[in-house]
Amino acid sequence: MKSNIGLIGLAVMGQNLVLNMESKGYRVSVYNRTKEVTEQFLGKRAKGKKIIATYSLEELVGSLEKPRKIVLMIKAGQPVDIVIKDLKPLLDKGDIIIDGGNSFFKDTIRRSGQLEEEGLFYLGVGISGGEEGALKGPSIMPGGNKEAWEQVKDILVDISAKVDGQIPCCDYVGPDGAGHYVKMTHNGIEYGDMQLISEAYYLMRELLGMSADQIQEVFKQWNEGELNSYLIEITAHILGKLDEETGLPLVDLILDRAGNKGTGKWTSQEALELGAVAPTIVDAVFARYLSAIKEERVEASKILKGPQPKFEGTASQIQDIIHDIGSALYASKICSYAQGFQLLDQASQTYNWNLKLGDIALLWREGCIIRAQFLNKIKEAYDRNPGLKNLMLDSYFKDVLERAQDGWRRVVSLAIQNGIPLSSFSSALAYYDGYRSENLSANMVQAQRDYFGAHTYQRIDKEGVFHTDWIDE
Ligand code: NBP
Repeated sequence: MKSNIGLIGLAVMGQNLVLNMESKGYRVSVYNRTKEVTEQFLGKRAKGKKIIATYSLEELVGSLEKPRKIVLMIKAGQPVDIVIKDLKPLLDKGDIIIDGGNSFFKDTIRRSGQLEEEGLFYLGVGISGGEEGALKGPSIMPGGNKEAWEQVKDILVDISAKVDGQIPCCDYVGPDGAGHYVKMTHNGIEYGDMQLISEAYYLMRELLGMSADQIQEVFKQWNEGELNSYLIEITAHILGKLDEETGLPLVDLILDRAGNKGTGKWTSQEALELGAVAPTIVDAVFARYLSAIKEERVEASKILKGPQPKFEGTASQIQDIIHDIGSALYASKICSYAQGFQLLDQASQTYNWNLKLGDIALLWREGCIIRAQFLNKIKEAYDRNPGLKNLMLDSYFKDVLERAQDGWRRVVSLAIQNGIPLSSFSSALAYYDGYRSENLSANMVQAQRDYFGAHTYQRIDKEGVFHTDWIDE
């Protein structure tokens, strides 16, 4: 009996996806480069299930019904090209390779173009939700050939997360690299969310001197309101976790050096490439880089002096500031999402993808790391106005930003006065102020460019392009 689908790469994501597919009634063949991994999987987690072990690509391909559907769940980059090269001669026209890893979207465009020339299909499918999502239902962002999508649609929809237990977080996104692009942007937004939440926590700790359990209560309350989201929820859990050895809050014992796997960097590079304005997302990446130079910061802290964070106020004043921090967090989050969706909009035009921005928001409501009720608001905004240029211009978001901004400004000012780095809160506020400014300082920049490089400028009082000989003889 042939299997419905095959999967290559039995690390955490691959194993869990296989178990998920099997639990939905599919027969799955698996292959992993290192055979011991396959043996272990079959001996333990896959024992007694409709999961077929194969120990060569030939065996894998031979075990599948046609057209063959093979998911790659391996390390992104060169390994994907290596496996495609080995797999290609074994496949027949119409077979489908589904790249479920975090491949760079330009690689996906290249690979799908090359494979389609040879009669094979290549789908670039963004999968989010980590190991738990892979097992219980991830958010899935499929891109590539529409005809091939129709053939794998049932399986992908079946294994995806469901909103209210029924609406799947999986729908076709667009051609070639669109699925991986949307996943990349999801990760960029995730970087922004995580940094903003961390800044809110840090302000309560450093400025207000609150303990982890006091901050936990605030996050729990936030999770009951408009900030409700997976990341706020796990932050509350993190704050309540005590170290088994010392009994202290574990988060206070964790070194302040954040790692990254590069998808935030890709999003930032893309924003620069397309001329999209995404400072809060880019700042979140820089904040990780700054955190990474711990030793240098320790040295600098002994040389560069600034104010010591200090707040002396009544309990009710502290409550007011906590309220302001919540407002600042929500407003900054809106700015960060506005940037992510503008990037998607620009990518859609640049690469001719015809992305449906509101529908993309719906894909992220369950299963992925940025899942939140808030994403419904984004869908509603695009339903109200499909040509919306920026989320901040939608009536709901505009009202929230207006209501939040006094508190937001107080929080950023307090942080600056107290020497607390709130890079993403303040860059989001500068983005808001910049975007709503009819006039910016760029007239001076243009004058300088014309002065030293004869780059010319336009005028506000008449049409045309001008150059001035700035130096009076
Ligand atoms: P890894 O990204 O750690 O990749 C490990 C897998 O790749 C192993 O099965 C390994 O086989 C295989 N592999 C490598 Br490395 N080089 C290979 C080659 N040349 N030929 C064949 N196989 C090769 O696994 P992961 O964390 O499960 O992630 C899989 C994909 O999903 C990645 O693209 C990742 O970015 C993406 N992703 C991960 C997460 C997450 O939370 N971890 C979430 C969403 C997406 P071996 O056993 O022989 O070394």
